[in-house]
Amino acid sequence: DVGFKQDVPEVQNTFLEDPVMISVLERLLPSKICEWANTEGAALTERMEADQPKLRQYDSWCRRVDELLVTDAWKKQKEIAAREGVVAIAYERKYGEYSRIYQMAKLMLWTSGAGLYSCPIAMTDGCARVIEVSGTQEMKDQVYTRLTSRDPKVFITSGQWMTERPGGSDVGRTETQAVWNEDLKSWSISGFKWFSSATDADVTMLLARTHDPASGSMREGSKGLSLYLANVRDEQGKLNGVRIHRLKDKVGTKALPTAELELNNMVAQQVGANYRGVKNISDILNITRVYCGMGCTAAMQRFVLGAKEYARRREVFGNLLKNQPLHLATLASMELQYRASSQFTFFCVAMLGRIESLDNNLPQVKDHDIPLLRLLTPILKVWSAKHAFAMSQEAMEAFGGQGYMEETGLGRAMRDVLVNTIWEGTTNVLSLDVLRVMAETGGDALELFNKTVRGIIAPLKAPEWAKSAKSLEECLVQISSHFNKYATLETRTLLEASA
Ligand code: MFK
Ligand code: FAD
Repeated sequence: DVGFKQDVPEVQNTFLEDPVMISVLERLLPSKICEWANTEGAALTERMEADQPKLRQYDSWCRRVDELLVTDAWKKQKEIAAREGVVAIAYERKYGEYSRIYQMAKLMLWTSGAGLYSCPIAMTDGCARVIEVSGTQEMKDQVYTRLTSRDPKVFITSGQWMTERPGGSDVGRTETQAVWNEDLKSWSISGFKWFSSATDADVTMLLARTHDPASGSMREGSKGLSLYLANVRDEQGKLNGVRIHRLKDKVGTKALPTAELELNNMVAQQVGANYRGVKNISDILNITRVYCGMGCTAAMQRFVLGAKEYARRREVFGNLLKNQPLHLATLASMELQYRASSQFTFFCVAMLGRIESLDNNLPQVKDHDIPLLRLLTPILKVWSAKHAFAMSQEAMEAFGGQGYMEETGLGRAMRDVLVNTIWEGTTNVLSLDVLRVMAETGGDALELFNKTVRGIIAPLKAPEWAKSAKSLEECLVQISSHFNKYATLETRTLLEASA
């Protein structure tokens, strides 16, 4: 046991060690709420390593059982999620319009140690929102109250089953069908769901092609789909007309039990109007896409904190990495992207909070937050996913050869973050979603974005280059080069401060 031993880089607390999150909260939250969020945030340090889920399809006597085996660590995450109120905070609205900011800040701390449990939490949150907006009173009493509970014994999670073999982006190709069952006074759903990530969820929201109860006929394309809510299992734990075909063998997100599911007469209730399934489920999509922005920002935070921490300890060519100008420039570019992602995410989160808690007829909400959030959500999701993956590569390289070793965890982090470019809508599909918004608003949403950016810049003590920019594009290019210089200085200061 002789020779050089590298000092081990360790990020202890992603909240206290990072001035970015604290400054975002200080800027967006009134001081009283901020103080409380800080204390709670610092306390949230529990970390868990979740093992991979397994499927036991048959018992010893060849009876089909489809038992999903998840580890105690995974189950524990559900308990933590309930106790910490990671869904509840958004719906209790104790802090009114600021509740979403507080919730997402807390989620950002929890997510990188939660072994992908933030995925079912995102869908649970979206499901609660759909029931709040479009659900029946019975769904509100029996399901919504449990999705938003802080009691681990009461808290339940939800899945989101959209993707089928013929189409994930193009859900209009859905084969699954819903037939009204007069005896049960409920819908009976049969088909095949190609991806279900929250296979251990208690309930699920799913799309199916509706048989008209009177004529039995169906409509083609996405305009023939309705949204349904179903229990995944009954009180004895028996699956509700579901067979777990197999667990997916994925590139990453291995702690998450993603499965293929066969549905045979799954008993379900319809949510919202007939044939409005895509529109109704978009309330989930728009929340889970903001979660993707938050999750990617959290990943970037860990990449940049880790790379900086290593740069303080690793010596090369007679100097610490942090003092090598070229390496500093790389760290500065990571720092800049992480900060941009934090601001972008919480800008969207603040609007989401206002839309959910304030009167939607207020001009700030009706004419600003609603159209702007609709435009920015797909952009946030796509932008943060692409940058987080690119940054995972940069972080790996910043650790040199050790970065490529599984034991440093960077490979896993890279594989996990990559999925954000695919799930909840691929880059091109979400780019088309941006065009959809522009078409639906006749270009007004883009104009609003332009006005908002200029409104943010105007009161700043903007240097001449910003004021004199002729177009928004020119202004953004100028800002970017200005911030690149600023980021290098700032990163150097941060590295020195904690050295
Ligand atoms: C920490 C991170 C955790 C994240 C966890 C995630 C776990 C993974 C879970 C999944 O991946 S779940 C599956 C996610 N699937 C997708 O994201 C599907 C991607 N495809 C799309 O988004 C397509 O654009 C879409 C399915 C919506 C296309 O459907 P259509 O029916 O062919 O489109 P159409 O006809 O343009 O839209 C139908 C209606 O919905 C229109 O309204 P109207 O009928 O009133 O005109 C649209 O305006 C509306 N709409 C579409 N997208 C919307 C929306 N409304 C609001 N928001 C949206 N995003
Ligand atoms: P396709 O739609 O076939 O896409 C293939 C390519 O075509 C992509 O590059 C896409 O960008 C491109 N494309 C599609 N349409 C267009 C267009 N109009 N113009 C240009 N290019 C286009 N789904 C669920 O419902 N529930 C889940 O819980 C869930 N969990 C998942 C977990 C994981 C780990 C993964 C990887 C996926 C999960 N999904 C889930 C599925 C996911 O949402 C879909 O895979 C995704 O929406 C893409 O659909 P697809 O696989 O059918 O690809």
